[in-house]
Amino acid sequence: MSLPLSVTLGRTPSDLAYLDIDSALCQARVFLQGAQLVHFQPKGLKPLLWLSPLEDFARGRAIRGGVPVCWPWFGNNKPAAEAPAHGYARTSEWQLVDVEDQDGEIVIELALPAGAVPEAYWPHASELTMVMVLGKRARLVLSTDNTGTAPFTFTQALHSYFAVPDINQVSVRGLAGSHYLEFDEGPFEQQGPAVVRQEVDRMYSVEKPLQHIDTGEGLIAVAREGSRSLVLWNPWVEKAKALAQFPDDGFKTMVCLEAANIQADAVTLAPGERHSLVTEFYWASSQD
Ligand code: TA6
Repeated sequence: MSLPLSVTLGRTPSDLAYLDIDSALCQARVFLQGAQLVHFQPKGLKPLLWLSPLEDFARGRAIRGGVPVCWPWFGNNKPAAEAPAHGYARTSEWQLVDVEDQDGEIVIELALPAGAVPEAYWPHASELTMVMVLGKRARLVLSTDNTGTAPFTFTQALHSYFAVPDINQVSVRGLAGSHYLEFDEGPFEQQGPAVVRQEVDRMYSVEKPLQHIDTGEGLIAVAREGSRSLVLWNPWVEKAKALAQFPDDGFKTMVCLEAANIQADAVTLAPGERHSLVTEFYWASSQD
């Protein structure tokens, strides 16, 4: 496959392949494992995504940071105790289908190989593709196709880790009035902006398709399509110590805001149907 001039193929010492984008509009890095965007920096602006400094890119282990793909289930909403949290998409090697420069935006299409999820856990005929459009904004479109003859149900998330200078300065706008579940309790109503001053692991049911992370130094706009759930997560002190590839103080400089469909928002696809989950993020001006 020929690559646009602004795109190069690289490999880690652990032999994981990635695409590096250095265009007039942005710099970015996309791993074929997990179809995972791990770095995105619009030209002249700060990086938007957080990537663990402890990440050493072991094959078959989820990369800690960027935008992990959780599919065909989210968290521990899984078919068997021994099945991995967040499914198989983020630990599988995806096929690179196409890379194009479309008016300066780099468009990357990847596909999850058939059989990536063991049939015992996923006895369905399906296809999963990711299309990324990387320019001044990052737009990720995760599409599930039912290619079989029976309906199936799945949960999913684009588990975005955003970089912030200081979690104590962070607030998330656009959630006021929505309801959330947390630690199997609730629903609770969100009053005003959401802040993080302890471990937060909230599943919001929110129709509003645009939220803003006020980092204290800028506004990160996070837009969603095809998403009825939104997850806000920060492990805080104790859980940060227990997480793999996560520095003890990593909670201070990241926050996850995840376009999702989980729990009651699980998606059921009829034969021949397609569902797309979209997250789009960018540095917003205060007028946005
Ligand atoms: O999205 C929040 C969450 O489900 C948390 O409960 C925590 O488990 C986090 O995902 C990270 O999961 P991971 O398997 O990547 O360590």
